[in-house]
Amino acid sequence: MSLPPGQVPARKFPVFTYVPPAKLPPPEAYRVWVRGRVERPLEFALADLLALGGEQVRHDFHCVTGWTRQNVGWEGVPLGRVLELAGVKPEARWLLAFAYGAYSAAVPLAEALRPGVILAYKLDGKPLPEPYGGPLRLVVPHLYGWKSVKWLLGLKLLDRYEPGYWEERGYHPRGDPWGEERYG
Ligand SMILES: Nc1nc2c(c(=O)[nH]1)N[C@H]1C(S)=C(S)[C@@H](COP(=O)(O)O)O[C@H]1N2
Ligand SMILES: [Mo]
Repeated sequence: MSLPPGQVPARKFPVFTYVPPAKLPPPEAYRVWVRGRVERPLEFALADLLALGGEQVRHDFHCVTGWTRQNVGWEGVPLGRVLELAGVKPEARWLLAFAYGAYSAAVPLAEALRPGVILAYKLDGKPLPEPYGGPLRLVVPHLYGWKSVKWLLGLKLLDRYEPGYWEERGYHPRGDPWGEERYG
C-alpha cells in the first residue's frame, strides 16, 4: 500500500500524546456530550453510547510528524449515528472535538460525516488501551492523527471554524495527508 507524501511506516503503533488526559472518570461515570448547533443536546453514559452499535474500520493512521501505522483495526460507534440522534442543524459546518484534558481538534463537518469516522472503543480486537485514548476516542482515519482526539469528552457543532489545540498553533483546519495539509 502506498503512503501519503512525506510519511514513513512505523514498525509498531506509537503512543503519541502531547497533551495528556485530565484524571479520567471510572468507566461507569464516563460521559460524552454533544452540543452546539444540534436540535437535541445529548449526554451519553459510556455503556449507552456503546449500545448504539459498533462498526469495524481498518485504515492506515498518519501522524503529521511523519509516521504512518499501516492497517490499524478499530471498532467504534459511527459518528454519523450519534450526530443523527442529536439532529445536526442545517447551519452546522464544523465539529470541535474535546478531550478530557486541555486538548481539542477541529474537523470540517463534511469530513466528520464520511464513512469510517467512529468513536472507537477497540483497537485490534481488544478494549482500547488508555494510552491510545481508551476508553473512547474519536478516529478520523482519513485525516492526520491529531484530529483523532483521545479520551473523548464531547462534540460541539459549530456554524463557523474555531481552531482546536493544534490548529491554534498553526496546523491545518482540515489536515488531509494526501494533500499534505500540515500547516494552515
Ligand atoms: N487528548 C489527546 N488526543 C490526541 C493527542 C493528544 O496529545 N491528546 N495527540 C494526537 C496526535 S498528534 C496523534 S498522531 C494521535 C496519536 O494517537 P496514538 O497515541 O494512538 O498513536 O492522537 C491525537 N489525539
Ligand atoms: Mo500526530
